[in-house]
Amino acid sequence: MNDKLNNITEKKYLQEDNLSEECKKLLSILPKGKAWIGSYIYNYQGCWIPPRLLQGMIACQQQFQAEDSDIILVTTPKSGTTWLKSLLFALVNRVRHPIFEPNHPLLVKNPHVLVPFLEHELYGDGHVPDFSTFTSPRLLATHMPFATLPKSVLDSKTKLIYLCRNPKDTFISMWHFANNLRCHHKDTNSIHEMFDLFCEGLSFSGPFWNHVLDYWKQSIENPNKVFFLMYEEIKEKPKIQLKRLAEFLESPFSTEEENCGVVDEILRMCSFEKLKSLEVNTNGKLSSGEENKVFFRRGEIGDWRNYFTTEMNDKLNHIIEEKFQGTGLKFQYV
Ligand code: PAP
Repeated sequence: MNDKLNNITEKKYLQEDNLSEECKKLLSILPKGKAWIGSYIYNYQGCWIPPRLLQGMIACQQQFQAEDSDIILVTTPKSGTTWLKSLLFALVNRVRHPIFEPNHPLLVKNPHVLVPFLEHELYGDGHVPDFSTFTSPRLLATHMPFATLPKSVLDSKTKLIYLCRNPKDTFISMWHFANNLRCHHKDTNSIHEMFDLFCEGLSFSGPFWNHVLDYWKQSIENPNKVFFLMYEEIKEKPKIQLKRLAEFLESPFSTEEENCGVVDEILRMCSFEKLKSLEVNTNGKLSSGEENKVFFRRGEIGDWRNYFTTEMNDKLNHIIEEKFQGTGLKFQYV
């Protein structure tokens, strides 16, 4: 009975029954590893990815035509994507949807609906996206590593905003999310098993370090194309980071906007407390089955301290040092 009930709540993310023949054929030859949830994840072009999203990623690579005005938010999963989606939406649409408007879209829609993932909502499950309903600039998101981005994204003037978070909190947030997605609760991986997989690079869109470092390098080589942000930086100095973001997008806040409190209001509207408390984010669900509330857990820096053993901490510190030493990239709060 319990299994039956759990099956009913199975999320689309985990389903593998709608895969195309082309995708099934590819899966049969790709390297595979143990997944945190479901059976396997597969290594495609250096990136670990579950089957359903692999299909979406390949369709996106083959079909997506970027436009110069596009803005694509790229993140490692669980680094604050939902937060930055909301900030970006509010920022970019502040003329069309003034932030003080009583029925602002962010009050009634989850940020994942307003800024959809390319490989998930738009190209997942064989969908053909209808971009005619989008306003310009199009706001899109992805977890795809740099090396796997569609060619048109690199050939166009599309801007990329990259967000990552310290790997310890990222791991803990992913672990909680995976536990939420799990359909058979008896099929539980311990935090230690998942941690070992994370350290080996086997996490969704992993290896984590490759994902972060590739975009970090691009942001240095091509600062007009790739803007690199960290969750902790936004937490610490939200106003400064939001203004930097507006400047990168060539739409800086005017003095009048600042004086009228637009920057503060965007930050308030997109704050963890505000978004979490909204009806849509308390009781709503995404079309893919996830409850909106799972994207708002604690929203803090340093929650890893409540879970990490000394051994886990030592192991990840060692990896962080090995992978990031000499790159100029430093994580805070680790
Ligand atoms: P995704 O990659 O699957 O879209 P993502 O939004 O990146 O997920 O991750 C959710 C994390 O962002 C959660 O972190 P936690 O598990 O450590 O709590 C979530 O709480 C946090 N988060 C969501 N919205 C906000 C916000 N407005 N401010 C700060 N953190 C937030």
